[in-house]
Amino acid sequence: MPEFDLAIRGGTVVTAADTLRAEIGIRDGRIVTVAERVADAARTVDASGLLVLPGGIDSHVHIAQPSGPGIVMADDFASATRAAAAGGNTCVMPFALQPRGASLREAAEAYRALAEGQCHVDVAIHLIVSDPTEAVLGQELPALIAAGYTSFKVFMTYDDLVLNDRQILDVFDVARREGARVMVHAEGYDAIRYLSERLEKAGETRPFGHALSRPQLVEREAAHRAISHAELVDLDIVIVHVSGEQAMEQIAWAQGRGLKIHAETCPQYLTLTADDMKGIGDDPMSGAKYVCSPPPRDAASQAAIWSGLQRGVFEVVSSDHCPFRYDDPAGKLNPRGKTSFRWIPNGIPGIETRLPVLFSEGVSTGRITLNQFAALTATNHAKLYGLYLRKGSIGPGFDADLTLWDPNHRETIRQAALHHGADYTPWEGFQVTGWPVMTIARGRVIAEDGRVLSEPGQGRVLDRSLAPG
Ligand code: DUC
Ligand code: ZN
Ligand code: ZN
Repeated sequence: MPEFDLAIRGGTVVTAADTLRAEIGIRDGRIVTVAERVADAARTVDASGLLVLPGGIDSHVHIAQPSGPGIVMADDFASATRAAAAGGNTCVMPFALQPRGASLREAAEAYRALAEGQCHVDVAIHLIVSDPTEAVLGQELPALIAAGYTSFKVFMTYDDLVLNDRQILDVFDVARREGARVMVHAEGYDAIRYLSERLEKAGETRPFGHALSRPQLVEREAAHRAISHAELVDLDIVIVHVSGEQAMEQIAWAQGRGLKIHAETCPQYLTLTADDMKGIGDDPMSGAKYVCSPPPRDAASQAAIWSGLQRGVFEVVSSDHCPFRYDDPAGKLNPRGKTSFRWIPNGIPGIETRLPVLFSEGVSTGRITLNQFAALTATNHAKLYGLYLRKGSIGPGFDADLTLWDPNHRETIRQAALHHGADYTPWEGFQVTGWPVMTIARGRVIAEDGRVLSEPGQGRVLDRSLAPG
């Protein structure tokens, strides 16, 4: 009887700390040994010439999330996690959204039921708190945190999600007391409304108006306010999807003062710009394909965000996968969306392209190291959100979640080859060097050379313990 179910031999193992030639022995879905040589296995994967990376963890994705009247998100759990697997990911973290006026607990339970039995990769669910009533703050939220929903997001904008400053302070206070991780969408509600109304009055309704309605200072001001509230309450927070140099400067300033402000950015803020929202050729509506919040900025911001990645201002790169179909009355080209940027659903697909885009633009160009790549795409996600020592690295005891990566493989990203439910990718035609060739989740090969081999239900819905520190 072989000692291991699976052995990975011949590859270069990369973690956030080390790069080494080693073999990996896997049994019962977990890594047992990482050593120069490992014993016999029922199956051997030859990883010669390949990197063996921790399976990607994407701690910020939106799947089957209610998105307003008449609008339907393009992915359910099966399609989003299928795309995640093909893109080298083994765990994703979507959001259970509390509709205003509704119970947070019921929203979490209903969302979990949607995921159970459908997923190709493991899923851990964050909450979105949109209505911090006394019952939510006093009972529901503490009980959910104790039950394993240990992180939640709050919004500083959007009519149906925005919390005012007092509500943010109250929610932060519960998080500090209960030890939960809070993610903040930092954009100022009133400034966006003010600008949007002015733009519409001036006849600027094209998708590009979205960028004009949310300039960098809107993000900068909200980031500073969130940081101040966190300092007041003595809470560590994560500022998510940081797009602009100015917001990043606020975060770096806070970190320099010793505040534990964590930050996330996304491939769109490294590779796209506001000009993309002007559309392709003479079709301004096609700019809707790039409408997301915060909006992509300019080349100077891209350079600043790269420097923030290099300097450690950012701990995680997530996709913020938030997919809507383009040519669809329930998606980007919904009837109201054609009348104004305000009604174009916010978000772009990216769950399958996050790793190749970051690897190519980051590692292949020499901007970040392989070890930084592992930290930014897996290890730090696990550490921030209470999955560490189970997920996020390669070592004895970790789940056998691995991505075999060909650093020399050149590929052109094409919608036709992707697995998500959207009908386009913002990275159509984008050329990358470096590609995931095999995804292994808890010791089973779930994707190989662009083919997804797993069945829905192989991925589990995880409960978490509270994140250390
Ligand atoms: N925030 C997100 O995190 N995703 C999509 C839209 C948004 O506003
Ligand atoms: Zn957001
Ligand atoms: Zn998001």
